[in-house]
Amino acid sequence: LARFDWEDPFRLESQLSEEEHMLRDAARAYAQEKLQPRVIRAFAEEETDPAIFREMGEMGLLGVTIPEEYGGLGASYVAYGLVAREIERVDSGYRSMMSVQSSLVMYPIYAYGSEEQRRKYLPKLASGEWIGCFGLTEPDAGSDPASLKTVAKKTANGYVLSGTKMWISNAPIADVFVVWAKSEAHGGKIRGFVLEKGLKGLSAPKIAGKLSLRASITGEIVMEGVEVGEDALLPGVEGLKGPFGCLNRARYGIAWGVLGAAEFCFHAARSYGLERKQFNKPLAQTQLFQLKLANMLTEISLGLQASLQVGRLMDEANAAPEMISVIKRNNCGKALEIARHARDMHGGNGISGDFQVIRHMVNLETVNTYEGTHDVHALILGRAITGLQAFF
Ligand code: TGC
Ligand code: FAD
Repeated sequence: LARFDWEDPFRLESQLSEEEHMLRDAARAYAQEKLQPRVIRAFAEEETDPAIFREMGEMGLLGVTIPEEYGGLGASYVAYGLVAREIERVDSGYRSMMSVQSSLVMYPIYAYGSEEQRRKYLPKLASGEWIGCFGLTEPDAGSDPASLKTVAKKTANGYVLSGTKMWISNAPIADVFVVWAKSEAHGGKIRGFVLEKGLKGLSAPKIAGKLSLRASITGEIVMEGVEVGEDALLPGVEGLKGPFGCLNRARYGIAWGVLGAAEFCFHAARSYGLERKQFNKPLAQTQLFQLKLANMLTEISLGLQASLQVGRLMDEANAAPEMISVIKRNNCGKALEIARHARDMHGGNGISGDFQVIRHMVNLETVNTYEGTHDVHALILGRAITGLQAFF
């Protein structure tokens, strides 16, 4: 009989290239040795250590898919997914820091930027010397980014930007701000701009007191008549497909990442159940406990196979956005459910920060919401299935 490995049910390991293995192993070593020891405190104290960007940069974990000539690794989307899974095995907030930098800041500068913009920003973002953020969401435009109000008015030498962005990862510590605004000079179409810290009228106050993703700093971006030159405009894209092109990549990374968090919770629940005895036997020897573990293993292994397939299609430039909606939505929903069960299976210990499952659980509430909520992705799929859009 073929052997069954509960830690790798469908032999994902055998489906990865040597380069993917190496990068995954490097990311796992960094995450376990450098991130895991500081996360409990960082979450409790709501502290984000900016040095993490430089550490990740040194390890080559920023801009994994960006070509080497701009400081990236030129590696596959599967490799990027594997990195996200290892970082999020420790904390969704750390993965958030990494994926915003890679998919939402480096990617648009690479894909839509001028050669000067690429050379100016990408190497420093890849090394982690500069920290980036991505401003799409506004106080009155979340699921419906087409209704954003930030405006860019044309001046003789460039543009003046005014507006407020809300819930922006990395913003308070960012050096580089990719923001999306309606440009009057382009018929009110959405355009991307790259702003730099220190510009007059630009500020990024922290949103304090989050009860989720506390190790990742979040802020507003306030633009009060920020003057920039023509060179701040991303020349290569117009309309919502600009930010969505970035979101496709970040959502894909999230689909892998949340399974890392889910695996942590699954493994923790299994270990706890094997050690903890009630009614004179290990909890893991009860049918209800085993049912929950079997469900966890099933959802994680199915989710990983689906993510791998979408990743391979992305590497062939042949992945449809709806495929990404399937895996972002389902993997987030399943990971959240797994974390909630793992929390329950730890009994009272499950609410302690030391056991870590509740931290994953509350983090995953955010991940289920950002980059398109669980229900918004259902509507994207509903539109693909029926041909009828139900958003408005
Ligand atoms: P719709 O009419 O569907 O499309 C407008 C234009 O965009 C194009 N498009 C896409 N292009 C590429 N990839 C995609 N996935 C695309 N989806 C749409 C589309 O072809 C069209 O192009 P054109 O040339 O014809 O104009 O737009 P809509 O306004 O009806 O959209 C509705 C909806 C719900 C699908 C969309 O707005 C949506 O996805 N909402 C969710 C918003 C969201 O995900 N926000 C994320 C903010 S960033 C974030 O959360 C970062 S957290 C990061 C972290 O910390 O890790
Ligand atoms: P809303 O759009 O107001 O949704 C509220 C509820 O209504 C949800 O359940 C939603 O599913 C539902 N809903 C909305 N529309 C419909 C509809 N048509 N039919 C049925 N139900 C509907 N954004 C960025 O731009 N950059 C970032 O870096 C970033 N980082 C974030 C970090 C954190 C910690 C958080 C919490 C958010 C972040 N976001 C970021 C914003 C995030 O993308 C939005 O919160 C998300 O898109 C949802 O928008 P909203 O919060 O305005 O909720």
